[in-house]
Parts: sequence; structure tokens; C-alpha cells
Amino acid sequence: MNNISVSQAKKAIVNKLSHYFGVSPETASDMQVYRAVSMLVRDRLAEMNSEFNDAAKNQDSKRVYYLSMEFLMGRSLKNNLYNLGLTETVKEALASMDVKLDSLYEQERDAGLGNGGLGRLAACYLDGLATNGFRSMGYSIRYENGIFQQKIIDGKQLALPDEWLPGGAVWLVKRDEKDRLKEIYFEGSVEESWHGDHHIVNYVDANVITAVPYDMYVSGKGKGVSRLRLWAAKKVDTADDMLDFAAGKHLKAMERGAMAAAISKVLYPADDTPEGKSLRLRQQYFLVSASVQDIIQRHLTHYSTLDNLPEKVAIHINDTHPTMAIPELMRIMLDECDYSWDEAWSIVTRTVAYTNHTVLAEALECWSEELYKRLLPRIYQITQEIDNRFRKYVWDATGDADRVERMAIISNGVVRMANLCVAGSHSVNGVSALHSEILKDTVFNDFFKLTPDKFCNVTNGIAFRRWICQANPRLTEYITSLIGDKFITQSEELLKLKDFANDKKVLAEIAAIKRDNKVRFAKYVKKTTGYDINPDSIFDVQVKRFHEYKRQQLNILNIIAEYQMLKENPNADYYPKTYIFAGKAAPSYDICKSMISLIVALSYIINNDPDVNKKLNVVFIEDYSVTVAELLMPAADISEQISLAGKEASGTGNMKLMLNGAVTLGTLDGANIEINEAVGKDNIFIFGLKTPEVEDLRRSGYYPLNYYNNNEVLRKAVDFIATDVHGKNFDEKTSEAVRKIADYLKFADPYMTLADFADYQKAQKLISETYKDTEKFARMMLMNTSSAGIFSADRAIMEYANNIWHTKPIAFDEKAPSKEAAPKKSTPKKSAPKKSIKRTKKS
Ligand code: 26Q
Repeated sequence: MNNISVSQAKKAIVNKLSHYFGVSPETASDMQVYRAVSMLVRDRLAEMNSEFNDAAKNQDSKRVYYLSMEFLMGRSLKNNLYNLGLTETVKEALASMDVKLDSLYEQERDAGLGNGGLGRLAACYLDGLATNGFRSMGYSIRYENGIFQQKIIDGKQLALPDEWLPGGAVWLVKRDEKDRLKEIYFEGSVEESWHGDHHIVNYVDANVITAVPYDMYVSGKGKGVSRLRLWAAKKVDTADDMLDFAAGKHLKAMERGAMAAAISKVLYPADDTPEGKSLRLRQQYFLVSASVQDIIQRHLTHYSTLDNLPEKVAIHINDTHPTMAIPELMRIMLDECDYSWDEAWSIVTRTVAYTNHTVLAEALECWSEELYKRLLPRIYQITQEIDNRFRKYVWDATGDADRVERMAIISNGVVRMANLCVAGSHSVNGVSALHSEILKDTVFNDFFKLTPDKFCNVTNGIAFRRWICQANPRLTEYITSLIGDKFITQSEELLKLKDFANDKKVLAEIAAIKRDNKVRFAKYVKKTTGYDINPDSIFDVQVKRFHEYKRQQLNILNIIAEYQMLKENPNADYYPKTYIFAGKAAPSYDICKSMISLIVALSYIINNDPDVNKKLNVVFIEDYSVTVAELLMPAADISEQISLAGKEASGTGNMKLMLNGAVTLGTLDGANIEINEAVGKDNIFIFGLKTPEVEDLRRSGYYPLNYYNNNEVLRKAVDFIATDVHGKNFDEKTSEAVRKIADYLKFADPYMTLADFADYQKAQKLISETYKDTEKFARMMLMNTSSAGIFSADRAIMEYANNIWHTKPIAFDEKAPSKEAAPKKSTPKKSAPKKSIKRTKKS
């Protein structure tokens, strides 16, 4: 497939350099060479994509469309070279030009078009879709600024704009041929009329925005290629604009342009409190409308009807953010294709499936009915009709008015996106076994009782090629030497490593590789923080978004307690430890920003305290990203997954760390439960309240102050936050904010940090004890890597395909049928969009 020779690769790179930059290899900068190589890879992916489409052409297979407001792609060059099997070829070609491939990787900025777990999951799934050979496309927005860049200035998080473009654009192919652009209608009003049998919908005074697609090819390990289609918003000058200009109303026309530009300007940082942000609603509809129009257009180039949409197309909604795909698809079928309501609804609900990623009540999206109606008048009408009919359906089925109100889509002046999603999808899944059960028992219980068959589970998975093969080349190589390289695409092969659990030589090598990775990471820490950390200490890692439910505060309290113990007793038997934190807090999330300030202050105090700093260190790595994670996961000994039971939908960092041999210190929450089952209780450290115990405690009344009063170690740690950590470490405002954490823990503590503290401390002590036995700990690491196979994105994608999308991969070796599996051309009715639709733009 990719058997180009070193000299061919070199020639191609030289050509690109000369053609695009007018330079020779001798004069080219690393950035120019990076871009030349990237273009080469991009061209190759485009070719592979055509080959893949050719192979797929005669197989009449279902297409999978994954709609997500976020795709946290990270870097592409290394991933693509690896997947295409071109790394060595390109490395050699570059060596002959005196260029190091590793330094080219450093030129690339992360495509950070996501906040965290949900966005990275979408990216891993594109890899899985490509690897398994599904015809698939991800849809999202081409944000000019991805997730903000985090800087720590004066001990505080500062959020700076992330300017990933134009650099990141080497991976994007602009598709601005006229028939690929889509028009999106906002505001104005709707006029309905009948023309014979035809229902005519006119839009009056709408603001129209153009969506321009940019494609990023996504490689997998194998012949499949997936695509990420990113929409950029653009205002096209209309006749009205010209009139405005002519009439001297420049600003009016410009204003409309500014609004268009704003739509694809910036990714919203997840703050888990979706209040009325009209720009966010605009973004959601922009994504959904452009993508659904595109999907329909693509379908109609092959088939002359939408009757068969559910057999040919799966539309997957990543959390509720793209929910409006449901009314948008209804709109197109009703207004543009003449379907009756019932026919359209049946087709829509059989096409759309929804994944939920949270049970936090405050994170369930609701929009003000007033805003929704004003911004999207036609979508509002359709949503209202869905609501009316759905209410009737629930009433007929249950005769329970309270239940109707609870399940309603529009109620009390708000539109509930999760309810719309469940009503309009044929499948609803959670992302870990526990989470899917909680959905059925709580948030969606009313729905579950009515339509139990809709609900299922698909435990999350991660892309093994990125998260072990590239991130941890030494471990990958060593595993390959022991069990072969099949595990790269058949992850269950990793189980074979268990045969080596008592092989001293293997265990020593596993430990040596971990140490190497720790040295590599320590260099990064030195470079970015100035601190020296000891690779022979335990690397205890908590890396994830900051959120109260994830309980970074529990980790902090224990660190303070250990610090205080060491101060009192410098000669205590204490195994050296380095606590590593990284993660961003939403700029509006004050308590989490204070938590970051507190960690930074602790690292300053502890790392500069000669009484303890040989044994205990704390570092905060700024600007956590996919790229930083790739460096960090292989270096971790302990993976902190300490959310309050019942709150973390799944977690995926837990899987990345496990795969790289880190041992989980966790609560029985999210996918930790499945990790626990896979690895066995001897190879994990479980502590804390379980979900039912959390509920019992809440019911009987939770008083954090009791724990504070009854545990001296805990009390001193909390008091340290209130008093000792201050002084010159903070300005007054920050000091006040940090102090609040102590009061908050004592008097509110909604995530029961204090209740779990004692058990957490016990687990931490056990870890230190266990780590002393190097061989035992190496065995635990081996068992973790070995048991991680089920957490592959390939497995997750196959479950989605089998249980939700009902589709099969493209078969490459199969003899293609001689004739194209004929699209049924028989029903001209309800065919291509009718032309009679009239929409007038705002003047
Ligand atoms: C909400 C309102 C306004 C702006 C942004 C948002 C917003 C955006 C993103 C709210 C939430 C998110 C992201 C949520 C998320 O990442 N959830 C995580 O999904 C992972 C993949 O399934 C799980 O592993 C994690 O447990 C879950 O927290």
C-alpha cells in the first residue's frame, strides 16, 4: 500500500519545498519541512480515501455520521505516518537532508477543538471507524480558536486564545465548490401557506449564513480512511448587503458579517452550567443544519428517496449538543421533501442515535424557550409539534399527568434537549456499565419504563495506536518482542502478556521502561516548571479537567497531610513521591480556578522546603493537551481516578493510564468498575463510598463538619488551606478565594470529599508500602497493560456498529458484485428537495 521508497519520499518532499516555499532542503526551516511532509501525507490520505470509496462503492453499506461539537484531535503528523507505516521511510528520507523527524513533530500545534473526555472520545472513534473500515464522517465546527491556552501567571490560571490556524490548516482541504456550501437560516419569521397539496414554508427577514466545509482525512491502521468535516461560517454578500452599502448603511451590513464570523470563532469551554448563551445555540444549529443538509444531499446522490434513510445512514449525536439534528431532519423532510409528519418521524427516529455523557443535573442542557423561538423560528415550531405529540403519546400510554410534565420536551419556558434526544432517537446509551444503569434508574427512568429497549451501554474506548504505539514506543516494541504485534489491531491479544507475570526478566524490563519514560517526562517538567523531580519517586498522576466532582481537592488534602506529617517527623519511613497535576478549569468556574492556585502554591511551598523536598514534590503542568498527555501517560505509576461514586460517566484517562501500566487508585465509579473487574483486586487500589452508600449518606444527612471534627489529620489539612498556605504566595483576592475552599469543604462539600478522606489516606499508604517491592509493582503494571484490551476504541466501535448502527465494515478482499447494488429509483414521490421553497433574507 504505502510502499514508497526512501528516494521517492525524498523527491516528493523536495518538490513540495520548492513548489510551495521556493526553498531547497538546505535552506528550508523545520516549519517548512514539516509542512511539506504534512502535505505529502495529506495527499496520500486523499488517495487512500478514493481507494477506500472505490472498494466501498459496490457494497451498498450504511454510512455512519458522527455529529459532535468537539473533536480533540491533537497532532496529526506522527499519527498518520504511524498508521500509514511511513515513519521509517520518512525518517530516512529526512536524515539524508539532515533533518530530524522528531523536531518536525514539535512544529505542529494541537488541533484542540474540544474540552476533554467527550471531544477526545470523538477523535478516538474516528480512528476506530477508519481502522475497522466503516464508511464514516465526523462533523463539527472549524473553530478558529480551540480550547484556550492555559498559562499560570502569579499562581493563577490565565486563559489565552488558542491560535491553531493557519498552522493547523495543512491538514484541512477547503471544499468551497458552490454545491458543497450550505445556507443556514436564523431569526426572522415563518410564513406558511398551502399550494394544492403542498405545504409551503416561507422565511421572512431571516439572517442567512453560509457554511463552508473543510475536510480533514483521518487515518486508521489499515485501508480505511475516515473524514472530519469542519464547517466554517461565512457571510456571503447578498443583494441586500449591496443595497445597504449603496444606501450608506455600511455598518448594518458589516454587523451581519461580524455575527457570521463569530459563529465559528471560538470553542466554548465546558462550564457545565448551560445558561442562555445565544452564540452557543447558534453554533449548535449551525453545525446541525449544515451537517444534516450535507447528509441528505449525499444520500440523494445515490438514492432518489429518503424512505431508505434508516437503512443507509446512521446519524450519531455526541451528547445533547447536536440534538437539533432531530428537528432539522424533520424540517427537511416536511418542508423540502413533502413527507407527512408520521412518515418523517418514523424515518428520523430510526436514523438517529444518542450517547449521553453525564448525569450531573446541572449539565443537562436546557434552552430558554424564548431564545430558541427567536433564533430558530421554524425549528421551534417543529419542536413544539414534537412536544405536543410526545405528550399525547406519554399520556395515552400512562395516563399520568406528572409523568407527562416530567418527560415533556418544552416545559416551564425551557426546551429540554435531553428529553428531545431520547424522544427522537432509536437508541440511547451511556458510556460505562454503571453510568448506563444510572441513566435508566434516575435521569431517564420515566423514558426507560416506557421504552426499555431503547437503552443500552457502550463502555468507552481509546485509540491504541495513539495511546500506546506512538506514546510509548519502547513499551510497544517490548510487548511486540514478547507476543507479536497483533495487539495493535486486536487488542485482546494483550492478555497473552499474563504468561509473563512471573518472569523476573520481563518484570525488570517493564520497570526499566517505565523508568525511562519517567526520565523523559522529568526533563519536560524541568523545562516547563524549572523543578527537578526524582524519577525514582512514585509518580502519582491526576490529569483531567478540573471539576468538583472529580475531587482534585481530595488529592490536595492528602498531600497537605503528608507534608505536615513529614514536617513533624522528617525521618519518617516515607517512600519518595511526586504528585503530578494537569488540567484546565473553565474560566467561569471560580472554585476550580482556586483549586489550581492552591496546587501551584503547594508546589511552591513543598518543592522549596528543604525539610521535605527530597521526599515529596508537587508539580502542576500548565496547558494540559493531547500532546502533553502522550508524554505523561507512559510516565505514570499511579492513576488517580477519585471522583465521587456515581458522578464520572466513564473516564478515558483511566484507560490510557492503565494501558501504559499505571495502577489505578480509584473509587468504584464510571469505567473504574470495569477496570477493576478486568485487572482483578490485587492489581488496583479501590477505596471510598460506593454509589448506593453515597445515596444513603445523602438521604440520612451529610455533615462534613463531623468528619472534620473527628479526624485530627483531616482537620489540620483543612486548616492549612484556611491559614498556612497564604502569605506571600497569593495576592489578597486569590488568598480570599483559596480560603473559601476550606469553608466550602467544612460546610458544604457536595461531593463528600471529607467522607472519603480516611479511606483514601489508607489507600495511599498501602500504595507506598506496595511500591517498595519493585517486582510486585512491576507485575501490577504488566497486569494492567495486559488487561486493558477491552478498552480499545476498536471494540467500542464494533459494539456501536453491531448494536446501534446495525452496519458492517467494508470488506476489502471480497469480490465486488458486478453491478452496483442498485439504488431503488422507483419512487419519485418524496424525492429530491422541491424547488418551491421560498426564503427571503433580511434586508
Ligand atoms: C456546556 C454548556 C456550554 C458550553 C459547553 C458545555 C459542555 C461542553 C463539553 C459541557 C460538557 C462538555 C463535556 C463533557 C465531557 O467531556 N464529559 C465526559 O465524557 C467522557 C467521554 O464519554 C467521559 O469519559 C467522562 O466521564 C465525561 O465526564
